[in-house]
Amino acid sequence: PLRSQSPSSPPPSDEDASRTGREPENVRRGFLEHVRFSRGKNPETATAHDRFMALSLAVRDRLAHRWVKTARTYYEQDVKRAYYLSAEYLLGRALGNNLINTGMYEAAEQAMREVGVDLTTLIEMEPDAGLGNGGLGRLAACFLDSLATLAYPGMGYGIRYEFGIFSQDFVAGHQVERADEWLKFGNPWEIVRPEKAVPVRFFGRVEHHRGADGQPVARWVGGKTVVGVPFDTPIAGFGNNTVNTLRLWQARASEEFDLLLFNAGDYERSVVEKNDSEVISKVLYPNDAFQAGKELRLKQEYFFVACSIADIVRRYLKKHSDFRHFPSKAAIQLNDTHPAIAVAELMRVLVDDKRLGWDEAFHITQQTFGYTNHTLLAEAMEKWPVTLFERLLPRHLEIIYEINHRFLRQVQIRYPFDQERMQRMSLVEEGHEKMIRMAHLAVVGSHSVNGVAALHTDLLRRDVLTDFAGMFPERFNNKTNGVTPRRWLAWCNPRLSKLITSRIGHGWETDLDKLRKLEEHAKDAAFRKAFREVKQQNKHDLTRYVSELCKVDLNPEALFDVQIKRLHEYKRQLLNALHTVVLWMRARRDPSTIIHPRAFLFGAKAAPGYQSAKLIIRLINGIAEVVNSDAGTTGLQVLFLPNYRVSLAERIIPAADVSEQISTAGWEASGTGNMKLMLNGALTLGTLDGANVEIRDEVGDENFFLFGLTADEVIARKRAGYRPRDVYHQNLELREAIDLISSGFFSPEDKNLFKPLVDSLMDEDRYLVLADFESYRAKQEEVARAYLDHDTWTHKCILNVARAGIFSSDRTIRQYAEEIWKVDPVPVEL
Ligand code: 4GP
Repeated sequence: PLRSQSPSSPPPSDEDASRTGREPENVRRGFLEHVRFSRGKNPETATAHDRFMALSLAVRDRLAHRWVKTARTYYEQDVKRAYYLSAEYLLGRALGNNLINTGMYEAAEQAMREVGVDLTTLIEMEPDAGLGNGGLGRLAACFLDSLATLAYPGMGYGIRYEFGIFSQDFVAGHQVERADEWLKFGNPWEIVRPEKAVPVRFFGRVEHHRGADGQPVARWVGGKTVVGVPFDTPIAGFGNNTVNTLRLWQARASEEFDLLLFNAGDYERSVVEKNDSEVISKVLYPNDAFQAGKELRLKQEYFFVACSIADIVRRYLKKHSDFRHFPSKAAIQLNDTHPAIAVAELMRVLVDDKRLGWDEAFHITQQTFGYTNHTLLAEAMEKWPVTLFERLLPRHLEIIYEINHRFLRQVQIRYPFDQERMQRMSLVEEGHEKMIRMAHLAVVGSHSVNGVAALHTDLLRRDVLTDFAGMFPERFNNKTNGVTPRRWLAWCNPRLSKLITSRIGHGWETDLDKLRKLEEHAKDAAFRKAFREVKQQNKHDLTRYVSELCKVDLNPEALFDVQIKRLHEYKRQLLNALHTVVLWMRARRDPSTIIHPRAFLFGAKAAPGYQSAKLIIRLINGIAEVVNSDAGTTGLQVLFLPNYRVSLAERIIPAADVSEQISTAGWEASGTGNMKLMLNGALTLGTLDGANVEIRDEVGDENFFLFGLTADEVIARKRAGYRPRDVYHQNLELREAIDLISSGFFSPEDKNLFKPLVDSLMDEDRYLVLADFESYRAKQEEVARAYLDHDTWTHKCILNVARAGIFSSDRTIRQYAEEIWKVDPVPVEL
């Protein structure tokens, strides 16, 4: 069994256990009823999937009462709500997490045992909800968990993609993508609400005339209408009665098919039209921190924004009629610029539909929105051609022009005769193709702009949005990311959770600063031994899993060195890979250079169109093939685990010894995997980038392996005329490794396969892989030596766990709530 330890549950609250599922008998009854009535099976004929569905439905039933009560509480108390607009939610599996958060885990385990079913097997049946690419989408999922756990009236809005992030296979070492059919067998968690469907217009034209009051009125007419149908998923807080909602919109054709066309005998065309509409929520764009600029993507963005704004306004109007108080009832957070069109959409609703004056409407809009930036990468900055806007969203283009006109006038008054500044700050980029800059729209339309780690926010102020930070300094603030300790410790690492609880009791699950108490226990040799044993058992679990999955037998005694994240050149998986080649060449000459067995584990998806990222995957698989063939003599292993996703991260993280956070300084906005690994007792090997800076501040330099150039040094080095080829010539080992790759040694089927990779490394090396190589290699040597002293190593690991409290997403969400949204917790009473 993969989960030999039960995760710990929160202390029972005073509610009626029999109704909420803390009694095994109650869970068993619910389960058997669903087997019979929802699945239409006998317990004997039910498949594992039937059982998964039945148990999940039984759990959902036991959330339903609290879900309804939560909604009613918010409504009756007419509280201010926080709305999170995000194109991505990387939720992973729900069953285990819901059992933990509701305190039902033990009861469910016993109930299943009584009917002869292994709970773990059921949990493994669930496909990941992979409606996101990487950090941005997973952060949204952690935030939903924290909002509910802290009893904040929060709600997530997004898109119900029929296909989430692709599933990844390796064929001859190359990444191959397959469609993610996560809904194929049904989703037990969602409830469709067709009665709350929203029509959304695209295309058409704008009519301008004068209203009865003599004021100009704009009307967006014609075009084509798509319907957004909401699907609600319950988000249960941990150990409380709050069950918030994630509302995801599915696109449906407004008429089943166009009757005119159908009657005219053009059946085919009528169905094509239907597909045209429904394709909007078909698939997640698989790019992380990169804008592909496809028309369908802009349709997706506007589609879910229009539905969500309509839903929020509808809710407001149930109790209010005066829009001046809208910002005291609704805070809307834009998760990056993907939903930034919401600024223009709310203006359209207020000005065109509700007939407010422009200034009043704009004030309301600004007070309502906050914008979070998640990346400094230029290629991720969303810009849309004016021509596309004009066709797809003609009224929004007019509104954006008007916002821009008034904004530039402000700039002009503030900085007279500074034409260049006006051009830099304009929402419209002039050039051979005029473009709308979505980040500028988000900044101008919001009262708050935040980065996701201290360094990132500094760089936003200094570089990317420097003109805006100069003009609106009060708008800029930092909100360092966090991760939910429920999924990323209580759930994924039951052994460590139990050990922690045995020493400091419960309470850390919702107050992660309590982990500080472990510092005392770190001095206790018995605790260090127990901690070490937990890590060892987790490594054995992963080893067993990997041997089935990849047919590779990892040495569980080896140091597990882990790099898990999207494949991106700036994240520098290539630096790690080059180093493994150097180590292996050394070991071939002299096996005693490997002072302790070492396994380098990778997990990453590359965007399907990102050629160099895919080549890096192929290279690492090539290196793995070679290195693993003589692991017996060298003690080195390299493995790229296929299909990295939330549920795989849950297995890898508890087993990691070293956490590779080696991005080029200044490029990683924050990172959150770094926090998850630290929380599970891995030591970070990292650059001073993103939240690594704050992690090191917390754990102390002696408990962190720092290497590489700083963000400022990176810039200086490039300014001074960086020549990677010089580094290559100066470093013999590095040269040998690169030459080996160039020679085709790792790609026998095509000797030139890695030429583009090597060329770009030698000619440009945009991410300073070679510049940082020696510093990285030396630090890796230090890591290897440090690991030999198991006891000191373990002491450092415990201090990492003890000092991870600040990286709870509860802390982050409390800061958003108090400093940006001004929303208060609203406890739910049953
Ligand atoms: C990511 C950043 O790359 C990562 O550093 C950060 O931790 C995460 O957002 C959450 O803030 N950005 C994206 C993206 O995923 O698509 O821009």
